[in-house]
Amino acid sequence: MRILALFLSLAVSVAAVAVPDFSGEDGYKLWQRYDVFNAALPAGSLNVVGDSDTTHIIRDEFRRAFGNRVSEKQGTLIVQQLNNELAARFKLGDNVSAQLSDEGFIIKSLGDDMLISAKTDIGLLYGSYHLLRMVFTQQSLDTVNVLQNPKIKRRVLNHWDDLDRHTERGYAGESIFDWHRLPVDKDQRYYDYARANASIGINGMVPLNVNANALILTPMYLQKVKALADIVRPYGIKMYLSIKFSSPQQLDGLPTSDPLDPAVQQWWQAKAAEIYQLIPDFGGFLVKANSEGQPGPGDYDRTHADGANMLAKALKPYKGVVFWRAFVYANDAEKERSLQAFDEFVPLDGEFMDNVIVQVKNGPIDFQPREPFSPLFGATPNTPLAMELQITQEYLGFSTHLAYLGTLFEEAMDADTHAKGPGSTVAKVVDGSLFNHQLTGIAGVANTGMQRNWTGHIFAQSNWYAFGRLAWDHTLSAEHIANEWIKQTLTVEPDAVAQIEAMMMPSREYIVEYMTPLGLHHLMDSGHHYGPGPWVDNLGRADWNPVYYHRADKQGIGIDRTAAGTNAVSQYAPYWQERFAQPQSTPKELLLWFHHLPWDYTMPNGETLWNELVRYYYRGVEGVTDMQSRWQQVKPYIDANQFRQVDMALQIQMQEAKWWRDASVLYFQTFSERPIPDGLPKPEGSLDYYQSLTFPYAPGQG
Ligand code: GCV
Repeated sequence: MRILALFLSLAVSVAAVAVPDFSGEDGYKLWQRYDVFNAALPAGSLNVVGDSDTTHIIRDEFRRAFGNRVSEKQGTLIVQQLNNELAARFKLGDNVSAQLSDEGFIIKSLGDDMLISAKTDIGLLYGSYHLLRMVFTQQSLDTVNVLQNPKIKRRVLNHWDDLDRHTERGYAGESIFDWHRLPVDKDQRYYDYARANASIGINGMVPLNVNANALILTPMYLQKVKALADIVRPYGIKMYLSIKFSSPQQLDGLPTSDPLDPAVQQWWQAKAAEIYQLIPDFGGFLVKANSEGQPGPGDYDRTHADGANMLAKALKPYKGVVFWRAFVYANDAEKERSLQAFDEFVPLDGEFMDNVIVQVKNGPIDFQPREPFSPLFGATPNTPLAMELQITQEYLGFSTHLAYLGTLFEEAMDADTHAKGPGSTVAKVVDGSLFNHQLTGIAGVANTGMQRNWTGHIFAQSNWYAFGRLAWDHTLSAEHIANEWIKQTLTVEPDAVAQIEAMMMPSREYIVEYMTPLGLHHLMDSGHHYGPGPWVDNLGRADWNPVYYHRADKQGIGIDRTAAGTNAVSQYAPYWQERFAQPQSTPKELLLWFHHLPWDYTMPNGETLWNELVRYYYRGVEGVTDMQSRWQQVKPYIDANQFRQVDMALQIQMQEAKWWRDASVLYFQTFSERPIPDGLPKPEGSLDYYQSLTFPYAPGQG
């Protein structure tokens, strides 16, 4: 008996120390696994016509997806550029060509045959990826008749990666761009990166941080950029570069970088010629100027238009464009920060050359968990605006918090500016339809890094995916996109898909609730933005301090942006001015963005503001509990490796959500002097403890 007992106890302890299960997908293949289930080519054979690099990529992608598996149908899947014979045979109509842009495609079935056609090979590639998506999200292929063009023309990933591979606001390891080993070492990651982007329609990349390094324009680095551009070109991706406005001085010792100086203009023209010699389809420049210490035309008393136009002129002969960022707030420290971009750019409306597009962050401050739309959208009818979204989670818990941002992106796109009456959405500003602009663009700040799963959290992949899908078609719903991503990445088991969707859809709102409910914003700790720091009040500029944004005092909380306060409401169309002027007509989720309200202010549900605020903090944490329990339920349907990664991240998220809640509630309680409402557990630590925490090595610092 004793021997049996010993054996059993050994067995138990062996089980307890068993090696964790790392089997199955580790996340490297993103949404291009093709093995969530085994699908067959939806035809008896494949005929990809053409001999370009892109048509070879198409063949390779079908081979990856289906191996030798074909359907029982006899027909052929033809992938071929449009011609009259195909149009007649597949009954595509006389004007099909006129309906397609250079990137558009059609997919049409006829009997057992199916056609993917387009005007260009890149269109064929997009059509092929679309068909693959239909197969792997299990859509019916009985009668297929699809015609699609992208709604926004330039769909660009902005990497905030430095030449030394540090990634500003990056939480997934080192930069994927190994500048030291380029141009010779063409790592597999570059190809897989290009495939992933092409599969969701991203057609531009900026590999270098907007806090730019002039060295990128030296001949040595341009060779490296060329190597990357050559890799991504057959995938339909154009190379753009962030540039340092002071490059003429830094690289060639010019006495000035004044945009009106002829020698400076000539320098940029020669540099453009040098770049296009190497990269004939180079997309253009991305510029952060006179913002957070970056040089710019303002250094010479010139305007943003002077600076942008000088560069635009240099790029114009080659059809290049300038993305000029509107993220500026440093020039007038007296003016409330949210006002500054509008005040600097609206007076310049109409002064930019026609190959300049002004790139505006979705909100007026800086990628907060929730912001109203930037009032610049709709306010510059004569200037095309690109929207900049942040895919990396600088202010949303880094890569350990599960935050599906499809809902945030959708909210940003669907916001109605009322600039030309109801229906003047931000999406229509960005796609050019509201003010009839042909130059259209959208940028996403990338969340990629060298971690095996690319983004540090399996679910953060869905944000890269959602950015691409919405950039292609902003009418897609966040829910639809989540569903697509789950089926291609995790599982097609219907109950599990539903559970995971129920985790993703409210996940961003949970973060708003446990970090910055009711319109609060910018309460993250200094510099690294990791964890709560609502008490921070000692930074160099007033508008870097969280206290600047919440303005809590014994009377109440929130920043007054009405006419009685900073008057930021005046920058919006009259429709919104009226609504934002009064707390009663301000959407609840933006209440404290626009108003400073007493702690006992009565909320629509009859609760006091204090009680409601605290309840939100607690609700956010309950949301994480809900996600944890749903994730346990789907375990049988998820690869062990993916399951484990998300399970551990959710544990971290739970600790940090409680930390956010407890630190924030305890801090605001020092002003409100009111109790935590009945029935809610007391905070776990003390305010002193939370205030004593420091994180000198938090990742991704600027
Ligand atoms: C690249 C915020 C971020 C910075 C970033 C800046 C920008 O301030 O914290 O890291 O710099 O935005 O968008 O330029």
